[in-house]
Formats: sequence, structure tokens, C-alpha cells
Amino acid sequence: MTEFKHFINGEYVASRSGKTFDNRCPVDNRLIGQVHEAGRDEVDAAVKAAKAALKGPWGQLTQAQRTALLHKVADRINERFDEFLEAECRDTGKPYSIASHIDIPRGAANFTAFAETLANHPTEGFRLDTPDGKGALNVGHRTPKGVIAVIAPWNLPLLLMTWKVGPALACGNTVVVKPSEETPATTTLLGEVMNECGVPPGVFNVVHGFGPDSAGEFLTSHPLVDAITFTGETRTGEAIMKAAAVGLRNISLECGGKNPGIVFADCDLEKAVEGTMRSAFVNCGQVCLGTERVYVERPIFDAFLARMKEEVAKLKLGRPQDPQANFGPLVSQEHRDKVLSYYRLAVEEGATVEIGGGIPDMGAELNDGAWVEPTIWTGLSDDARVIREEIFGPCCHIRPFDSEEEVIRLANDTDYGLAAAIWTESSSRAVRVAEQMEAGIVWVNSWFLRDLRTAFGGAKQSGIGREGGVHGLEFYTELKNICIKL
Ligand code: NAD
Ligand code: 6OD
Repeated sequence: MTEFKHFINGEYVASRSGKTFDNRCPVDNRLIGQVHEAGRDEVDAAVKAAKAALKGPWGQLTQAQRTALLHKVADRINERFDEFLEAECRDTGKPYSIASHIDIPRGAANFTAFAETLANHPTEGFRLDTPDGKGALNVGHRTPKGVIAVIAPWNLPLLLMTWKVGPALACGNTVVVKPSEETPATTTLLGEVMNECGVPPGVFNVVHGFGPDSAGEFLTSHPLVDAITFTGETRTGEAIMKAAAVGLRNISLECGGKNPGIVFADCDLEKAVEGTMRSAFVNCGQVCLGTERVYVERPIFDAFLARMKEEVAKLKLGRPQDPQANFGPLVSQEHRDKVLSYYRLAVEEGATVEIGGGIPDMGAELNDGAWVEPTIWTGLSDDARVIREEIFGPCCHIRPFDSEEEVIRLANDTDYGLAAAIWTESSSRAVRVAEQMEAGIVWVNSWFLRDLRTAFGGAKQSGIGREGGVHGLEFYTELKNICIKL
């Protein structure tokens, strides 16, 4: 059993109140750890340590020194790869085969990519004509925003936390991270790495706990926090936005999605099936960019559905360590209850269950885990709740369409606007349709193909702001204009 403590000012500390909560493994629901729950005192200590560190040795580092330090952090994560992998898979139940390709390498790459991008970003300059003919020079100068609160979710714990900590530190800020209550392990482990690499105390802090009336709320409402970056549900984003309004703190919100996949009859069918399988079922469907609504042009509808069912039947459920396994449990019993409630609702709303729809029999040792069957539905109406609400599970609805105009309307008929995937061999159609998607990210003949230099974020209720590449600079730095009269 592991004890997860807060990481404040370079040291692991217990909650003064002694309050802890259980950490369970979703593979079999066994108790694997006790997590200390931060009260206002621990959050206050973490924020004050982060504030003080801005003025300490961290604040004196040159950009080159910071870049070198962040490379060291990435290298150390890679050196301790197996520990991170084991910790992440124990918390989430996801297969090693997935976490070793996605979660851990990206968890490290987030430090190097942003250190390099930001180190090589030019500043803006304008020469202004003045009446005396001598002119003036305007120079943009960026400074760190200050203390950044990072509120992270459980689906890709290390990846999505470092996706924010990487650019925050690259820009010279300090951070207080609140990982999800479901997945405390890799964020806690990162504290050790920071110390091993010589990152000064107070630069990276971690407080554990829940959202409302717990660490999340105490952190986002702390007056010394200068900006809040959040990934999670849209409703939580609304609560955080309200907290940030006090003191006019900046926010970056990466929230939910109900993403469409559009499969045109002129696609490469096998590519479309392979990509849609990943977008609906990888990480047990717990990816914000995942496809829960699939629209298929009528001439290939039957063939596409048949191939998807064949591929779903081949998914291999199993323990994280099983090299053959490519499908794990959901993150928790609580999330399973939510996903299963949608499985029941789909039937009540008139869906045909094409495959799945229930709980698999995993055998005596695993039956207490948060397992659900990968599921495909057809036959729902466009206003069904299952079509409109984010489920965040391994399931999708497949519906035929007859024209480009119709499918664009259907794809955009949602409160969300995170991502879309388009499958077609016609490049002009791909561009035409992509340009009309009301979404922050559109993939053509691919899905979750990431280039960290690009803008990432959602439209409509999927979020506010863009991170990635230099786009994060707007959030993670304060831009000052210096005007020099010549
Ligand atoms: P969640 O909103 O329940 O929790 C996210 C984090 O917010 C957790 O650390 C939680 O403790 C904290 N939190 C909850 N209430 C809070 C409050 N009032 N104040 C401060 N903190 C609070 O989300 P989740 O269930 O962990 O993650 C799944 C959701 O995240 C899905 O909706 C998914 O689409 C979304 N998501 C979005 C992206 C993206 O990039 N757009 C990426 C991953 C996940
Ligand atoms: O790849 C990323 O940078 C990113 N933010 C992915 C988000 C995945 C959502 O579950």
C-alpha cells in the first residue's frame, strides 16, 4: 500500500488534519493506497511556497538554464520509465501496451517540446514614426505570469498534467498541481524527479484532494494564484471560471467533447475502420478527443458497421501487464455506474445494440473491477441524450447520412466543439468539410496525431483558450510593451 503525500516546497508532507482517502485499482477494485487530503492549510503552504520560489534561484535562471533543467526532467522520467508506467497503470488500469506508447513518453516529451519552442520564440518589435522625425522603438517583453494552478483529470494523468506543467515552467512560472483524486501516483512521483534534477524547492508543488470544498476549490480560490489552467468536465470548468473571476485571474479551460467522426464513401475503408476503432475505444473510450458519434455515408454503411463489429469482437480485455491486452477497465466503479447508466438509457431511447452493451465476465479475480463491454449502437434519433451528452466510455453510435450538407449539419449539432475526424480520399472534400467543422481540432484520415507545435483547445462548451506551441504563451506569460523614444 502506497501513501500519497503532498509535495510542498520540495518535501513530501502529510495533511495536518490526518485526513486520507482510499486509492483503488480499477482492475479488481483492490485498495492500493491512501491519499492525504489537503485542507486550506496545505494549499496555502503550497501556494506560498510557489510564490516565494518565483523570487528565489528559479527566478534568476536564464532561459537557457531553464531549458537545460527541463530537458533533465524529461530524461529522468525516461530513466524511471518503468516506475512511471507501473504507477500509471495501477491507478488507471490501462494496459502497459497503451501507456508505454502514449502516456509516459508524452509525459516526458511535454517538458522538452515546450522548453525548445519557447526558447526559440522571437519577441515582437515595431518602429514608430514620431512628429520630431526621431521615432520610437516598441519591444514586446514577456515575463512569467506567476503562480499557476494546474487542475488535472484522471484519463491521461501524467500526460495531461505535464502538458500544462511543461509550458508553465518553460515560461518561468511556478506551479501548484491538483491531480485527480482518482490518479495521484505519477504526479506524486514527479516530485522526486524534480528534486533529483535540482529544480529549486517551491517551483513544483502538489496537493491532493477532491474538487468542491476540498483541495481543488481551495486552490482555485486562493488569492495568491495568478492563473488557473484546467482540464476536465465542462461543468467543473464553469465552477473554476467563477472562482477565477474573483481577482480577475486568467483561465485556460480544456473541457469535454461529443466528437463526430465522418466517414465518406470515398474513404479507404480499412483506414477509416482502424482510426475509428482507436478513436472510440482506446483508453477504454476515456479520451476527450474520442469519437462517440460516427456518421457513415449510406453506400458503405453496412460494410463499415460489419467491419467495426468484427474489430470490436477482437479487442482483448485483460490486466495491464498482459502484453496481448489492448482494452482495460474504466477508471473507477463510480465512472462505470455513469457509463452503464448510458448503456441502459440507449436501450430506453430505442437503440439497437449492435455489440456489447453490458458487463463482461472477467472471472472471479477481476469481476470487482470497473470493466464494461465495448459497445456500438445504431438507430438512435438525433435528439437522444446518448447522442447529445458526453459519456466518456468505450461506446459509439453509428448513423448513415446521404449528403455532405446533411453530415456537416449533424456533426455541428452539439453544444461541444473539441475535435472531429474526417475520412475521405478526396482532398478537396476534406478541406471543404474541415473548414466547416465547429471544432478546435480536425483530423483528416487520422486521429490523435499530435504535433506539439500546433494549437490545441476547444470551441463552444469544450473550452476557452488554446495551448500548445507558442499559443500557450498568451496564457503562461504577461506581455509587456516597452516603448523607447529615440
Ligand atoms: P472533472 O471535471 O470531474 O475533474 C477534473 C479535475 O477537477 C479533478 O482534479 C477534480 O478533482 C477537479 N475539480 C472538480 N471540481 C472542482 C472544483 N469545483 N474546483 C476545482 N477543482 C475541481 O473531470 P474528470 O472526470 O477528471 O475528467 C473527465 C472529463 O475531462 C471529461 O469531460 C473529458 O472530456 C474532460 N477532458 C478534457 C480534455 C481536453 O483536453 N479538452 C482532456 C481530458 C479530459
Ligand atoms: O495531446 C494532448 O496534448 C492533449 N491535451 C490530449 C488530450 C486528450 C484528452 O483526453
